[in-house]
Formats: sequence, structure tokens, C-alpha cells
Amino acid sequence: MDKILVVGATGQIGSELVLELRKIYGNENVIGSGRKTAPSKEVMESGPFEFFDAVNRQDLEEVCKKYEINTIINLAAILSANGEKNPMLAWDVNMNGLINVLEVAREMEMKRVLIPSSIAAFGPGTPLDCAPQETVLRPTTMYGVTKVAGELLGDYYVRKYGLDVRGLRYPGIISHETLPGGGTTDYAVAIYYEAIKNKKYNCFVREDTRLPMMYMPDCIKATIDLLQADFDKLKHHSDFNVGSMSFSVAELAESIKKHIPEFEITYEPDYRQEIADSWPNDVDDTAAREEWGWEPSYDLDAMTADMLKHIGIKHEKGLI
Ligand code: AKB
Repeated sequence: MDKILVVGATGQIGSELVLELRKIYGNENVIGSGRKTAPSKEVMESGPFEFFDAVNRQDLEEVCKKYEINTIINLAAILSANGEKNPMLAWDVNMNGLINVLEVAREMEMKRVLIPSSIAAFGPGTPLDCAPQETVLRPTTMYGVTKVAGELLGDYYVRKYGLDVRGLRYPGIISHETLPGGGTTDYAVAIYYEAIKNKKYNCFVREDTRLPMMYMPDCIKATIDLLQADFDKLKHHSDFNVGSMSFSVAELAESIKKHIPEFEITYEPDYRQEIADSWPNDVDDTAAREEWGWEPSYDLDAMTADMLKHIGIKHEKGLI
């Protein structure tokens, strides 16, 4: 019986992942956790939830023992833009939280740990187009530094201790349930909300900024597919590139205009432009496709139609 702890279950990905995992593994077997922020009503009411900070190892250990956890998914992180405002906090949450997760999992001889990485692991030395699986990883953000260190740590625990650690490099994730918090790719979510609410958006990166992105249903699918993949078939462990779509801000705006012709976009690049410019346009995810059958479903226009539909409903109900 799998007993899964999702650390960071109030965040953009965690809040949706917990609900999907509960459908598969049973409500009582998926424990959500967060530091302070209250989870959604659905997450809170559909199964166990614990408030603690994974940076405090003793608290993490107590929760793992209480629920006899054998799998941890660690989604707690300070993202790229917020990380540049407070690099030491990013280091503390992203590294100390992670090492605690790995150490508790090792000591309790857990079955599996899933630790996401990000396209932020890449940097200016990485090829811009179709970033290879094995490539230069010299990020220029503290978030990126912690993601590279996290990938290396994950692989170290596989090699040194035989702990089953897996991870994937998330692109910018786009969703209509929970807002992302403090990332560089947040513009690709905010644009949809502003298009519905005000029919205009002032973007903090240039129109030609092109980054790898993914719609939430594909993100959940990728995470669960990797979680369930046969360990013996994996040649990589903590650093899988996962591609889905890649578009410029101008192309994103055009996709929205197909539904809202009067939508207007303006550009006022800030410090996040430099971060976006340090990341590749696109990734080569051949390893994920070959080793665990990764295949995305959504393209830009399919995602836009779905995002506008759901955010439109929220707006009609007066929720946004
Ligand atoms: C960010 O923009 O920091 C995140 C990421 C790409 O990991 N969305």
C-alpha cells in the first residue's frame, strides 16, 4: 500500500496533484502538507492535511512516522523571481527542505521520492533551441542553482544509497485553479485572467520572449507517469526534460485574440526579462519519451480555449 506525502500541497501544482493522487491511491493514503497557507476546501476535506515546515526535519519525520509514509513528493520551493528578491530564503527552503526529505526517506527506507527540477536549471550557456537532456547547467538565479544542486543530490542518493529518487524539469506551468507564486513564467497565467477581466495585459517580458510551457493536465500526467514508471527502465533519474509547447508572448496574445478580438497587450520588461532570456526556448525530451513513455496532449490553442472557458466561469460567478 502506497502512503504518499505531498510537501507543498497548497501551491499551484500541489493543490491539483493531491486531488488526482487521491483518486488513484485513495483519499486516506495521500497526505497533503503546507507551511502556513490554508489549502483549498477540496484538498482539506478530501483527505489528511498537516501544517509543518519541511525545513524543520523533526516535524517532517514525525508526520512521516505518523502516517507510515513510503513515498514523498517535494513540491515546496521558492521560485525564480521571488528567489531573486530573497536568495537566502530560496536556498533555505529549496535546499534544506530537500535534504531533509532525502534524509528522512533514506533513514525510513522509503520506496520512492519525487523531487521536481525546472527549466531554471539551464542558463546562458545552454543551447537556446531544443535544450538537450545532457547539457551545460550554469543557471544565473538562486532558484536555478538550487535546482541543479537538487538534481545532483537526487542522483547521488540513487547511486550512494540505492534510494529511488526521480525528478523532472518542469517548464512554465499554466493553470486556472491555483495561481503560481513568484515565478518568471507567471505572465503566461496572468495574461488569461487579465484578458477575461480587463481585456488588456501589461506584460513584464518582451513580446519575442519564447519559453517552454505546459498546461496543468499534462503536468499532472507527467508527474504521475514518472512516479509510476518502472525503476529498472530508467537510465536518468532526477533530471528529465519534459517538453509540451513553446510560444512567444506575441503568439500567446494572438491565441487569446481568436476568442477575445479586442484584447490588447503592452510590454514593460522588468528584472524578470533577464531571467527569461537565460532559459532556452524549448527542450529535447527524448529521454522521457523513451524511458517512461512521456507524451503531452495539449497545444497552445487547445490550452487557450480551456483556460478562457474556466476563468470565464469564475468571472461570471464573481470569484475573480
Ligand atoms: C519559474 O518561472 O520560476 C517557474 C519555473 C520555470 O520553474 N515557473
